[in-house]
Amino acid sequence: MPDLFAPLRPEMESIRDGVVLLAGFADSGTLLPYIRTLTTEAPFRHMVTPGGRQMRVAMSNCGPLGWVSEPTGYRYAPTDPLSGKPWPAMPAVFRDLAARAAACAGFGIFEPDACLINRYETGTSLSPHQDMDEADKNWPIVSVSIGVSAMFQLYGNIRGGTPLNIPLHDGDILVFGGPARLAFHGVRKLAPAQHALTGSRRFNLTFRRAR
Ligand code: MD6
Ligand code: FE
Repeated sequence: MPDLFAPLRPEMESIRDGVVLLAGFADSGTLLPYIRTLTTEAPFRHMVTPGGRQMRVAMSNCGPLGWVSEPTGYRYAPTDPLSGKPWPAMPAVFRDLAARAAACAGFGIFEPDACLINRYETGTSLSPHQDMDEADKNWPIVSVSIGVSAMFQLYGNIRGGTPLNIPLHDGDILVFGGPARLAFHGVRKLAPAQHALTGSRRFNLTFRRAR
């Protein structure tokens, strides 16, 4: 039974200065086969933080650069440390989607050179952090949610305080930039749920301009 109340077109919501939510902007049915192919080439892995802990979110990358966490620190690398080979190319549909989302959200031209692919299982959370490893913080970050819904927690530019809770559903895109570019943010533990295309999982694509 089709959802008679599904929006006819995506909606844009300004969350706060520098944070725009484009609800239902992405089509996960189009993106998921790419994620499957990319992560066959560069498999999901649980990276180790400089603090020595294994991340609960499984990660991979595509594009000229990939974000990696290692005991020695965080960095953007042109090659996958697991294989020594370049990360798989960023599909044109990914790059175009990110560029359209940034433009729609009012951030102008966006040319990402890195796409981090995150995978959450039931119970997986992402601790509050800032995205600090990109050279030029004037570029926004475009974040695409796929599959099971999650609660995104948006803090201020200093650690702590009470977060703004933003539910992110399948197809939602969050664009993050300007005065919010260095805001702390995290993702609450993924609740048990089922999505027709991803089962109990959530995927997230975060597009960045690293260099
Ligand atoms: C996630 N997202 O939604 C994790 N970072 O699974 C992020 O860490 C993130 O959504 C920077 C900008 C937007 C984001
Ligand atoms: Fe982040």
